[in-house]
Amino acid sequence: MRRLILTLGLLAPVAIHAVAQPVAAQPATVRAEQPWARATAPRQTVGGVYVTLTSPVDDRLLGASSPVAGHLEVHEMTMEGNVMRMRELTGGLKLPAGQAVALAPGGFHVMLVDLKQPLAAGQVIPVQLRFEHAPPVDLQVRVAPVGAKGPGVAPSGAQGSGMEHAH
Ligand SMILES: [Cu+2]
Repeated sequence: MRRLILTLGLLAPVAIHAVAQPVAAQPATVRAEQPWARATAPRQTVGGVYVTLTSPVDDRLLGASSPVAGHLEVHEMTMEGNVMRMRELTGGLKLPAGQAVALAPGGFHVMLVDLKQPLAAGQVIPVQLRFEHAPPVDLQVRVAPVGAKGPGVAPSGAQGSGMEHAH
């Protein structure tokens, strides 16, 4: 009996180790679908970028950057009576876990401020999105014609082609 107890004493720490294996940390990557922008008029210095974002955990879109503009801001457009107002979401845009958040004309968008040159239809511009928790997501944003209400182009092939996070 004494011998058996000794054996258990030796085994116990091993068993505890096995149970205490660290849970693999899940990289909470934000999925970005159908990114697009609208072509801009020659003297227009701002443009909007639209995309649908889904985060597996609560997160926030904090900002973005692109070589085609001086800086980018996260905006919300709302109607107040007949007046369209745009404001910067200085605290970022909330991305509730598992919920698709659409950035679309008339609502949330990423604003390209101080465009270096007009956005032309058919052009593809790189935009990097920055989040509170998730790693940055690099988008290839297709520019749709002036006045377009959506990306206007059929998703090319597999979902996510060209718009996957490339990091
Ligand atoms: Cu705006």
